[in-house]
Amino acid sequence: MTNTTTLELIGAPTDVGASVRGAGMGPDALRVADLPGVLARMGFTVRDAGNLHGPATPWAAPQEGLRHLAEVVAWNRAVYESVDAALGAGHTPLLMGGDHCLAIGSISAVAWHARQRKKKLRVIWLDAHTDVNTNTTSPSGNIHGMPVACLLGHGPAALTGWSGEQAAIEPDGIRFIGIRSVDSEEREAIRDQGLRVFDMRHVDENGMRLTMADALHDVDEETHLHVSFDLDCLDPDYAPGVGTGVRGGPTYREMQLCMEMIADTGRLGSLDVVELNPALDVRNRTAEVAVELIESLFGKSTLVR
Ligand code: HAR
Ligand code: MN
Ligand code: MN
Ligand code: MN
Repeated sequence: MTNTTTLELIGAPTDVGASVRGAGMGPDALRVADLPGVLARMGFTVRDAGNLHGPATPWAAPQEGLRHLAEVVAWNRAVYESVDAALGAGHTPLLMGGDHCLAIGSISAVAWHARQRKKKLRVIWLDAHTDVNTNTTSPSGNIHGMPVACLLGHGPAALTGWSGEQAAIEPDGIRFIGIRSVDSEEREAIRDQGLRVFDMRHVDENGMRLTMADALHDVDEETHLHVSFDLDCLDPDYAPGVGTGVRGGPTYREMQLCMEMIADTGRLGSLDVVELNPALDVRNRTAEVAVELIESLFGKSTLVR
């Protein structure tokens, strides 16, 4: 990441995969917290591509275990196209959600480009949840609980295979950080596929420093690092503006260290910031916290190192 990097901000204002309304206001809350200005003052060229358009959320019941499938597909198509275009232009895409179902389009586009460039894709999934449900295991039918499964190739045909392969990512291509809410059948999927989950017990016992050192130890010059940052990863005391908050998450300081250690790899190539729900927030605090953490993720440090 150098100051010749162009960061392309893409807004996807939708709550189509979520359980509660409001995540559609996420992109503008991040703009109000001055995400574009903060990154520009760090020396990056910032291009705000504005907001994508897509269908309204119908708030209908799930069908065959999937809620709003057609609308989720439409939004993810728009996300795929714009992330693909940003990467094709040599820019670093920063997707501003919207709920976490949008990672299907975003990471599928990233995976396609990584393969073209013969890079090894590594996804860092910062979340309270593993999002590895399918339509047969999900307790809710909400597709924001399913993006990882879809990216691993386990999902409806309409949401898999977008990267040119059935699976956009291999089980060994993802590390989960901050996990504390896993449904019983998700647990089986994690075990069966050997997914590397650094849950909150792991963070408690080892600290964030050793956790991230382990999660990042094999990142090298040939790695494209994608961070998918679900704001409910943070403890809700620090990030109240999320739809499905779970107590017992990383503190602000722990999350800062996590971001700083990712920045230190120098391999960050793309980012999702999702699940911000301004309708549940307190004076835009969660958006401001997100902006501060994103600054660290892009290399802000107190001292010259
Ligand atoms: N595991 C639950 C479900 O699948 C809730 C997960 C969705 N919440 C999120 N995703 N914010 O990270 O319904
Ligand atoms: Mn350019
Ligand atoms: Mn999530
Ligand atoms: Mn979550």
